[in-house]
Amino acid sequence: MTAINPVTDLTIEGDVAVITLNSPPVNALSAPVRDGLYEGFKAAIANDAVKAIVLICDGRTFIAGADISEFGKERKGADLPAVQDMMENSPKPVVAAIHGTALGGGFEVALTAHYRVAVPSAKVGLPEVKLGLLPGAGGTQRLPRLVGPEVALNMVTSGDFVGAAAANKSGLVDELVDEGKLRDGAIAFARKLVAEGRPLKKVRDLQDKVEAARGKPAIFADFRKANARRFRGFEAPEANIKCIEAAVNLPFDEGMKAERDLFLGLVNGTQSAAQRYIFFAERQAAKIPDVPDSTPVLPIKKVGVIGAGTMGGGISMNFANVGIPVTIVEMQPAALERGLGVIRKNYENTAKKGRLRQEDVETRMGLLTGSLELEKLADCDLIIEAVYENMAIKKEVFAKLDAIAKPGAILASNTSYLDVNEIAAATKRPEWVIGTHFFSPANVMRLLEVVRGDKTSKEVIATLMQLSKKIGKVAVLVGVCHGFVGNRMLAQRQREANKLVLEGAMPWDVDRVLYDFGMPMGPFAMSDLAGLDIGWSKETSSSSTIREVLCEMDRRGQKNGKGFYDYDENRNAKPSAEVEKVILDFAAKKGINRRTISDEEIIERCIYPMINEGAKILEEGKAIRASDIDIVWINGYGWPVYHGGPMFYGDVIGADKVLAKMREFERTMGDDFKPSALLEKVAAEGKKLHQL
Ligand code: T1G
Repeated sequence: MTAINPVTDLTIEGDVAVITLNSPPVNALSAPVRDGLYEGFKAAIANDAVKAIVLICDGRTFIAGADISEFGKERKGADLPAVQDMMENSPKPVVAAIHGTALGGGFEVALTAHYRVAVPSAKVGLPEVKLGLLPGAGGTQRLPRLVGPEVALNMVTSGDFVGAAAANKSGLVDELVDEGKLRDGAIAFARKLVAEGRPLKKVRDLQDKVEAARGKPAIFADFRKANARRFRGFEAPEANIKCIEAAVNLPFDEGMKAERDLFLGLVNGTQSAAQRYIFFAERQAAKIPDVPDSTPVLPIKKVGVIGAGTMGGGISMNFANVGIPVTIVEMQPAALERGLGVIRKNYENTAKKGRLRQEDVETRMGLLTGSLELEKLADCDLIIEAVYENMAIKKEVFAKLDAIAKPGAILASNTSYLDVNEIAAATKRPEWVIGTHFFSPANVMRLLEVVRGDKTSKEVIATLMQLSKKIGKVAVLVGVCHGFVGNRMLAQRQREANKLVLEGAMPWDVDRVLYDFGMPMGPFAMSDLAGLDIGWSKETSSSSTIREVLCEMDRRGQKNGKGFYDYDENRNAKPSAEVEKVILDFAAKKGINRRTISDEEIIERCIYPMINEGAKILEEGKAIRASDIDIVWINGYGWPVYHGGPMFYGDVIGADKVLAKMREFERTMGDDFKPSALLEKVAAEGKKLHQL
């Protein structure tokens, strides 16, 4: 065995050279890896005793892509295309031996091997689009030559991984070898190639599938049309589609040039910078400075949920989905039955879409036990309260739990605003109390705000952070304050959106601007969806806000076909003339002289105060880092990932410009716009908000 460099070994096994990469954590194509590949293949090709070459990786996975941390930095090391040319033009068969996930540039390297073998548990994929990129090492030109443009279009624009069995069926992988025997299997396969004199199959030379698609522009037009909504606002999907078109319509080398040009356009753009930032930010969020990875975590084998409403039901599903039994407690039999019925309906709907087997529906429902007695939660390891958002009720529930729950049980509140310390004080075990703020629908939204009380123990925090990953959530640890991180910033936007509608905009103007910014829907459409009458009561309503007036007019939102908008039977929204009149009358009564409000002002008034509030949250230590705030907004509110989150976007605008605008608004509209000291500091020092 020869050590080519610290991350690359070359071993000669009889007449087969084995090049082994070992560059934790994922054998990414860093400069040393590219150097090792270049030198390793050079040596193997030059060695006359070698008749075939196997490329394999140690550790958890085959090459998982380019080293994303190298982007934006000075390029060092061997050129990836040079490595790929050497592999593809090798006079000896090259076999890529795949385990784990061969992704991005890693799979593109494998595509320049003459053959690919994999263990059944392996996956392959070209997920660059998730980073705002496209496969820039020939993947968009080779993939369609193997699987045809239709499959290639789906793979490169979704970034989805393909399992080894499916990859073998579609020709992406030539042979499956026994699990755990990849090295021997790959060497045996290589020897068979030599013994049988099999051709050196270059993917770049395969033409039939791309030629068959030539002159059929509908393949691309139909794909664009079918996915327009999904790709809205993103640059990378269209660039990927253009590359696949080039593979169909151009000779290989011209297609490669088109790919290169389109890749450079993306990699130097803001959207990819944002999406690469979010890739790392999501992983950073799991890192809690004073709760090291070595902190013991507690086993969670049985969960209790109090409340079978929308939230309680959704929360329960998360645990049943991963095989953890849940006891759901309600006060009323009817509410319990209704709640369990909604859960079953959710599962049945998923099964109808083919995303769940019927047997899984039954398995998951079998893990859910309904009860009317809190005492039934006595043996639960984690109990999550999801009752009415009222402090007195929550304190009463926690006092009871304190008496019922076994020692060492974690007691969590799903409160979305309230003070977790005050809830913890209702028990004699505040170290075991924590907030778990799920976002509705709780079985769908990825974000979980884990709210750390002053006395919450590190073990409880570590347990919840790990459990979150297990149930498929992106957890962000936040501090106790009104609305924690997400809702506290949302309040800034809601306040300004409501004021803008009084001052001259209409709800549909504000919604249009924020929708075009990239949000899934604007604040008023969101209110109609949730229901305008949440927290509203006929008895106390006094026409004091536009929302109250609309509720008094029985305009409750989508649920009864009219809110800020009028809805047809398919829930398509249309601006309402009646609402416009309500707004004009309301403003007149308030003596407000309405004015034309620009789209730019709507963005500035709705988004800049959110950025400022994010800075305040950091100042107060209610979030660990700015990128956590961005993760909250992307996973909890649908903030467009290509804008990187509010704090990243603050740097796209420029902290100095955000500050100047906040100061201008403060002068004209008062303290709501008072700049945070941290924003002033960052602007003065020319620093970056998203790096705080
Ligand atoms: N570059 C650098 N670091 C990476 C990395 C990468 N490609 N992938 C993962 N890491 C780090 C990650 O930050 C974390 O670090 C650790 O590895 C474990 O990751 C030319 C241009 C492979 C499925 O998009 O999808 O190739 O936090 O926590 O859940 O066309 O990582 O431990 O310090 O995610 O088991 C294309 C991205 C790149 C794959 C493993 N490739 N990675 O998931 O572990 S662009 C990708 C993943 C490209 C070419 C283009 C996942 C994973 P730390 P993890 P995991």
